[in-house]
Amino acid sequence: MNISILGIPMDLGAGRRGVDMGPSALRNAHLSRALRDLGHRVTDLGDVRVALPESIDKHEEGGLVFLDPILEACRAAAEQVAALPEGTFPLTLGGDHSVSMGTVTGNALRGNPAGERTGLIWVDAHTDYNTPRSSPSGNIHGMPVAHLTGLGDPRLAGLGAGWHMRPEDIVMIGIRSVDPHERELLREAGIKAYTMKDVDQLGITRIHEETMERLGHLKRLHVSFDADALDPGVCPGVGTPVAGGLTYREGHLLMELLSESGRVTSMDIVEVNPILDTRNQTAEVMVGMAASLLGQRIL
Ligand code: 5AB
Ligand code: MN
Ligand code: MN
Ligand code: MN
Repeated sequence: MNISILGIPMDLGAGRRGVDMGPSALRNAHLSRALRDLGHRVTDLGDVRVALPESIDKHEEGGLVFLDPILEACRAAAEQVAALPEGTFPLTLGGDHSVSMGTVTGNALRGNPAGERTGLIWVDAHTDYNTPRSSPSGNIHGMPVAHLTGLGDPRLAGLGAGWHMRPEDIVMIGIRSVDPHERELLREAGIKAYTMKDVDQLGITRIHEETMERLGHLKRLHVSFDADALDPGVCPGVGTPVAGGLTYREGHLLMELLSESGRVTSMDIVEVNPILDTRNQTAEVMVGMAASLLGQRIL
């Protein structure tokens, strides 16, 4: 497969600094080599340009911190991803999770004249379904899914120029932290979310089967993998850790099963924070997750 790597070194959407170094940390953990070893042709397109927080005002507008520069980076990411040739697998590296407003939009619109719908598998401790009004923090990385479905601020929700993700095309896995008003919004939208309780009770195999069935009508599937979905013991380098996450094996099993399905057409790795990490462990784990999704097998 042809894989194109694109970094979005942005931490403007997060409450803590450092995820802007995520793309570097992942490259340092030998991301390209790991994928080449699996037989893929890998092109690293480098990074999208992102404003430095030191060189701009931390303006807060209508409950949104750093709206303008985030919009700009998301637009650039969406354009670059949308321009990639059909058949290429875009592997996009955050950055905080607000980058996914750009990457998911770019992937959904890429080479898609028939307007095929794209499914979204959101692997995260959080549902990221806040709007500027429901958000307790104003941090945009807690809001990407809401904006992808058209809620919230019209500028962020307008990245796809009229295109929106359908709530029924989204499945979330690993959930264990939801804000009170965010919970209501999720219920209203009818988004399917597998909590850690579901992981404990059903197991990843069953959750994967149900996910494939639920998204069975879709030809394109995007996986957005927030490192904080995994347990903080496995991935300590994240800004918003929540106890009780996916184990190392649950993460790999999910990626292995998704890989075997042959249906995933693009992926994000986000929220890797090397400042908070231990010897780049989190980036190394996430490179392993990408390798499993892209065909690595034990035997
Ligand atoms: B992440 C919180 N819900 O909105 C908020 O890491 C946390 O992309 C959001 O999942 C975490 O600020 C965003 C409290
Ligand atoms: Mn997230
Ligand atoms: Mn998260
Ligand atoms: Mn986070």
